[in-house]
Amino acid sequence: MREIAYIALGSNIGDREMTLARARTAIANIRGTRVLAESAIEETEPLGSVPQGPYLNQMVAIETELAPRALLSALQRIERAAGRVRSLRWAPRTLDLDIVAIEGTEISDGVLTVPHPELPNRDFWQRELEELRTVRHG
Ligand code: A4P
Ligand code: MG
Repeated sequence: MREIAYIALGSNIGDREMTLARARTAIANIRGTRVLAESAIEETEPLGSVPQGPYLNQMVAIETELAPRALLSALQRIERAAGRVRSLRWAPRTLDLDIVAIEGTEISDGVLTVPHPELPNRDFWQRELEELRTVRHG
């Protein structure tokens, strides 16, 4: 089965532009997956209580043959390859990849929550999602 999924990219350490560019390439190279559209890149103020620098955020729409959990694993491999060291929740990171939404799907199984629970709290995700859906549906 083919799914349409929306993946958020975030980076706030190092060469953020380069990190996002590499992440887009890595996502396009996931087995059974192609990138349908890319939102504009936005600089956003950091959310959460940990003091940290501003993020670059972007969203891509993909079509994938992978089931949601397999997609999550593939994204986590890309995060690890980008040199992310897991520490505090909401802490600064080289690269963060989140599954924001999957068309026609809701998941809440303890590992994965889709739509992502932070979607209502993140204006930039809502803007980017809208931008991608407009591109896809005109
Ligand atoms: N998980 C559950 N649902 C999902 C999903 N839909 N997508 C689980 C991805 N992962 C999901 O994630 C922890 C676990 O969440 C995963 O193992 C998976 O099983 P993580 O990426 O290790 O932890 P995290 O990223 O530190 O926490 P979380 O809750 O994912 O936080 P966010 O939402 O990623 O927040 N400020 C700005 N301006 N821009 C940002 O992009 N991002 C964050 C991180 C904080 N502040 C930010 C931004
Ligand atoms: Mg995350």
